[in-house]
Amino acid sequence: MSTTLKFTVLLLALGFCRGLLDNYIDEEETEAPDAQASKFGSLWPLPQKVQISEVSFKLTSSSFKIVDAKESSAGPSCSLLQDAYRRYYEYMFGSTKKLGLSKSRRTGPSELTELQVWITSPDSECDDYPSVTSDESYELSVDLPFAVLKAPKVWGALHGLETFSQLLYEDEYGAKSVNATTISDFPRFAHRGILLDSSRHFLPIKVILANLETMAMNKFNVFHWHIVDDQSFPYLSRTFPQLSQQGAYHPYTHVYTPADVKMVIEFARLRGIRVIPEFDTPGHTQSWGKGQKDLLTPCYSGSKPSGTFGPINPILNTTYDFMNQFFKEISTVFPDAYVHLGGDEVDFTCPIQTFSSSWNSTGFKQDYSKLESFYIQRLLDIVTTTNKGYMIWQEVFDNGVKLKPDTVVHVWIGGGSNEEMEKVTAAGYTTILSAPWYLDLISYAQDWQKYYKVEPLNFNGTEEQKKLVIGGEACLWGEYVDATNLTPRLWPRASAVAERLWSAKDVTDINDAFNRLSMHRCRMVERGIPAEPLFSSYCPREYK
Ligand code: CP6
Repeated sequence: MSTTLKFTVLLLALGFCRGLLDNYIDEEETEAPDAQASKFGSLWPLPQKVQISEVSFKLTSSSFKIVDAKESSAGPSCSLLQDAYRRYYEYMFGSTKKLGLSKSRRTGPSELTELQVWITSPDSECDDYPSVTSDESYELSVDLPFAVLKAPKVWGALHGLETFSQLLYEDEYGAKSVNATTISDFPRFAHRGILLDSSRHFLPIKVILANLETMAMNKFNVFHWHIVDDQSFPYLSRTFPQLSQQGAYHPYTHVYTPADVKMVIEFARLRGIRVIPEFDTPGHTQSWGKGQKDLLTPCYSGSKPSGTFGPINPILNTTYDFMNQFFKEISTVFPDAYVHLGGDEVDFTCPIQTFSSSWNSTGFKQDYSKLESFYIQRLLDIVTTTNKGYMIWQEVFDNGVKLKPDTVVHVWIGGGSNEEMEKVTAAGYTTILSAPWYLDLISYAQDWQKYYKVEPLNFNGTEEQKKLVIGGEACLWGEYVDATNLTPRLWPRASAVAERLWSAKDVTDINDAFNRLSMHRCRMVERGIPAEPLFSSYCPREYK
């Protein structure tokens, strides 16, 4: 075939494919313009109040320092802040401080040489864990002779450092610059989470840490760790090591040891992120059954066990002894005040032994859903004795289980989620929203816009009810996700959720969002995070 002919065939084929693809694009797709400059630069998520002036200053790696303000209640002994200073210095200037130059070099007239970090409350909370009530606010003033970052607690300071680093840009000669700026910032919602699933595929620790790092860049503050499920049990329990020995994909390489878990929790804490583990029961527990005899309900075929198993067996007392010991351990391993107890999608297709006296003695006989509620009620009571609060998926609320007043109901079912939010808050429970933010459901479109346009308080209810919405979570379920594709599938799509949960309600300009998010995505790429593109474009410094 001649070259021209080959080329013609190729063009025809492309045209044909294009036609095919058009048929698959069901969403209305906004024709995205090239990224333009936003008056808010590349800030993401957009702070509550921002004033950027025209006046600009230069920064150089050799003279610029991040230091504790003299009045700060956190000093050199606060390693959380010292670590953060190092981290952000490296993000702003690259990894090597050019030593030696700093002494001889004189600073120019409009050079910014210092960012002072001032923790204003007497208790900085430097050595604490973040919680749902943590103060995350901060105020940033970029001006001469030095920039000041004021925050009541270290949590706000961490966010302020990220914001400061986002204000830096390169002028036309490549010199690091920042404009005189005042920012006053705080989150709209207290709970801003990402769900990762380490059961369908094992996620190496370094992938989890990279995503915690990216969460901090987006001001997310909850890592919801859906750590075990039907497919595998990678959590290495000190009390019941056979759970992962039998239930993990591999007993040594595909497990999270106590040291691994500690590392994840501390890495998250240093970034103001809570780690909430989910141990989902009574459904989604096939892997638990491998290492723990009699924990699951045996299914029957006529009068004989069929060899398959249903949910956690709610009939046996040994079940509750097990749960008691297991959640005692969990309450000590995970410091957060909450655990997620799941309770979703309980499968009732397992035929049970109908004539068994032990079943009849419960009085439930064949009423599976009553049995489910009976189980959950006892589990909630067990977990309450460990002094933890709990989160549960919406089904537990729907089934009429009696919940502690501080329970967080997690709304995930797509159809009717506004009605569900209305019901849950009318009953007086706090709630978080995930239904519109299932990032595992992918499509050929700019689906970040769909996530961005969600308004979590768009349900019928009083002001009191709306206050009970404490935030939301973007979920990345793991059936089709492992270390190879997790990060680009999550970022920057989750960033859309980040801004919805952090910024003011009226921050809804989709074009401005596109412009800032394009730059934010390139910044993630520059920081070594393989975040996927929003649309046809390029980054000044591409992924290497
Ligand atoms: N695993 C568990 C899942 C899902 C849920 N729980 C799920 C359901 C529907 C979709 C995606 C994920 N994979 N344990 C529901 C909370 Cl579309």
